Amino acid sequence: MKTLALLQQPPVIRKTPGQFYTDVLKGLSADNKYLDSKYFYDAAGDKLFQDIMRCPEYYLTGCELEILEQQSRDIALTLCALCSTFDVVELGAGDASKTSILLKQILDMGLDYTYFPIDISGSMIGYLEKTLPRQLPGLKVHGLNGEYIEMLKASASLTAKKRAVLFMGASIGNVPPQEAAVFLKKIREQLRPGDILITGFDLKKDPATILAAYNDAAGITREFNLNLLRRINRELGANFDTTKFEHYPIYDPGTGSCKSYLISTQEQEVHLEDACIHFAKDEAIYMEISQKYSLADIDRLAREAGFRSVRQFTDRRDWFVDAMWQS
Ligand code: AVI
Repeated sequence: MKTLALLQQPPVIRKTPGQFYTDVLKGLSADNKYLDSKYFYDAAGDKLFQDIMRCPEYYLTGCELEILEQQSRDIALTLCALCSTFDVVELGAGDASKTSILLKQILDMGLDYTYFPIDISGSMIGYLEKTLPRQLPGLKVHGLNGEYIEMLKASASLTAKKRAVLFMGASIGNVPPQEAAVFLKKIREQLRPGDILITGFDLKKDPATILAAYNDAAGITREFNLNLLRRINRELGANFDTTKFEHYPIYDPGTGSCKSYLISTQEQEVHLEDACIHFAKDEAIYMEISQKYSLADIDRLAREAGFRSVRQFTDRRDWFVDAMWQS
């Protein structure tokens, strides 16, 4: 009987901890606690980010939209002058709503090209492959689902043409500034001589305007940060009580670093599988950096990453720039 009972027991399967768990545990076990902002974007986080982009204080989206609406023809003409014929690759394409303005402009100029959107979200890639050719007749779309550098490499084997790589929306700001040149160099290593990179940078400006963008009155950015604690609860079975954490963004006009923290409002313990994480009252979790740059910083970054700076397309207030570099 005993043997049979043992035989009938399901085998104990030890689940190897996933990368999300490993990263969260590492960050919350550090002396200065931190979480990686790339984990903001689960389905709820994606939705909250869409809401942030509609917040009146979050000027970044409107600025880049203005650049694309007003200067797409200029951007496309500059690309044609540099490359004559090229394909377009986009890192972190999302729903491509802003980029479609530039894509349309390039089509209207009679260029036959393929758009390779790269995104970590497979459903987003499926959506783009389905909807974009309907919105922009004549556009060829070949989606690449995965990590930026790996997929950029894959795009090289899919085209012999020059590539214009787009990295829009100030996503570079979420890379710590001391790592930005290395990250951009990794992109350049996947390009051929003459290929183009267009990167969106949020520019240094009135500190109050910047801080308000990360501390909107409706509290959506606060929810965006707290959602990562909720995600850890949902996916890793932790027991964060989000009412015991406060959103605390800061902007340092000296360095251009805008950082977000969650502050524990009381001494507390949070359980994450076998681990017990202790928070002192007022202890911080560093959540995200959104680095702001000057035009001179950006030219310096281009040189450090091995690019030649071609042109800087700014909005009318000089709050945002899409910087065009050549490999
Ligand atoms: C995606 N990224 C450019 C945004 C930013 O401005 O740093 C993410 C964000 N975080 C809070 N609000 C928006």
